[in-house]
Amino acid sequence: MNISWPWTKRKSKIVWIDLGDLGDLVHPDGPHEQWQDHGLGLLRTILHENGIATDLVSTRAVTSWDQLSRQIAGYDMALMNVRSYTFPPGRKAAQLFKELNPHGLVLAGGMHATVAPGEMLEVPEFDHVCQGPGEKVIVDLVRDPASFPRLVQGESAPSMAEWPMIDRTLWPKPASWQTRRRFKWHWPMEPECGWGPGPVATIITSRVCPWQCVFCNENSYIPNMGRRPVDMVIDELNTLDDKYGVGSVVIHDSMFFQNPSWLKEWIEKYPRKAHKVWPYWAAARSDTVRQWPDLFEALIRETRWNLVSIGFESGSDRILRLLNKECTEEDNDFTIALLERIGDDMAREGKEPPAFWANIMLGIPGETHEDAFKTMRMLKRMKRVYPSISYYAPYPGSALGFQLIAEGKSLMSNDNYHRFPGDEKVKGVDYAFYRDLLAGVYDAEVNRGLTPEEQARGYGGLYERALVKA
Ligand code: B12
Ligand code: SF4
Repeated sequence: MNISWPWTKRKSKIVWIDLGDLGDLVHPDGPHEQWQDHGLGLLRTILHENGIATDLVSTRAVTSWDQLSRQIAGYDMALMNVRSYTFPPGRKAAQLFKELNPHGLVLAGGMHATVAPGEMLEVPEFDHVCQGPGEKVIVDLVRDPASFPRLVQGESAPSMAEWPMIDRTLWPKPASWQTRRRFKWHWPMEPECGWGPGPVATIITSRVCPWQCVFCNENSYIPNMGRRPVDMVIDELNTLDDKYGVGSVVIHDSMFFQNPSWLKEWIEKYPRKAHKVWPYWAAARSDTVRQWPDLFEALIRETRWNLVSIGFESGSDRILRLLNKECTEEDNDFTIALLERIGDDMAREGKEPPAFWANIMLGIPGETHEDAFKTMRMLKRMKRVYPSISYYAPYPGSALGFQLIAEGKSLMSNDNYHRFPGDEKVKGVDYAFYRDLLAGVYDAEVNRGLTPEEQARGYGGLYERALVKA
């Protein structure tokens, strides 16, 4: 009898290989590297609903390639979702699969296949590479791969209303009881990460952000599609609550705070129709907060949006312009002051005050020391904040990423698409300066103009710890 992780009998000749660093689910450093892949969940759900069963293995649930070999031998087909940061393990897994199953086929899609199909096609072990969304092609592709060219053009559903509810039992399990206990992981819900009580439900309500920040610009490669209707989002949360219990929610949208009409409907329905007004984490931009402050405040107060992720990125207008962020120092200051005011009011009312999840980038090419001091100063002006700091990374797919790669300045080789926020990623950037900055060596400069209370913030290694693996 053939038994493999996750300790179930093999049911299919097709295996989905979940990707990530070896051991991430065995002895994780933190909660975020254990988060589940919605692309995998969605596509496996669609396959299963169409009568195509798939087994599951994960590079994150083993600690050596040998272990993975034992699990993938004997299959006819392997499927995988390859993002740039999982390209190295994806390529290695494909090579192993073909060594063990020379007549087997490897079908790969995902963000890296979308933005860097050339790199994928250079790997002969990828038999088919799907560029773009897979929901409309996956069934036909798996049923009859020979009828497709090697580079397949994916097709998206016109609206997320067409996406089925993900069957979360198709996601990988924690690989050990220690992990399950340490992270209070109520699988198939997600592990606790300190943002809210478990069990944690991660959901996606919108697929693309319309802005064009040069380090990201998702809308240049993710097709526009309708947002998931408010009623469907609430139904999904209630269904999850009935089945597994929900403690808090993480809305994984790149940009939650868009489409005011959708947000108004959310304010109207979520508090009434959800089993409970679960607190949630979701993302906004400081310019839109400034544009719609009342809507922002209503969401926080009435829907328990208590962790507000903002891509502040920089505290310097010069850098914000260079990034085409379309947000200004003034927008950032406005948003910081507004959340502090709302938070203070709520604290006085005996309610839990909202906090920022502040995304900050350092080491942006062209950044001066004074720009970086302004960024740290901005961070210190935030009263309630979880800093999320990374060194700028030139990912393929983004305008600035492509430019730096073309100029030979990226240190992110395709053997190592660094995903550690503290890794060195661009030639010519003085990383020693940034390490010193985070260690407090330049505090005299950073603290200039700040109140004594603001100056006291950020000690005890807070900023260095913020460079965590996502
Ligand atoms: C949620 C999210 C996260 C979460 C969870 C990640 C996870 N475990 O899945 C968290 C917060 C942890 C995260 C972290 C990071 N993320 Co992230 N994240 C996202 C986000 C917002 C949504 C991903 C998602 O679920 N999408 C919805 C699903 C359905 O789409 P999908 O997975 O792409 O799958 C579709 C297609 O690709 C295709 N497809 C996928 N697989 C297959 C397979 C086959 C066979 C076929 C035919 C098709 C196919 O069909 C699917 C349905 O349409 C995306 C942006 C976005 N809007 O997609 C960024 C994004 C994927 N992240 C990105 C990055 C850079 C990161 C970080 C490295 C950031 C950092 N510097 O720290 C970290 C590292 C993560 C890690 N664990 O190593 C980049 C990736 C860029 C790239 N070139 O690959 C994106 C695109 C954002 C961006 N524009 O920069 N992220
Ligand atoms: S960085 Fe944020 S605001 Fe800018 S394009 Fe990406 S998701 Fe949108």
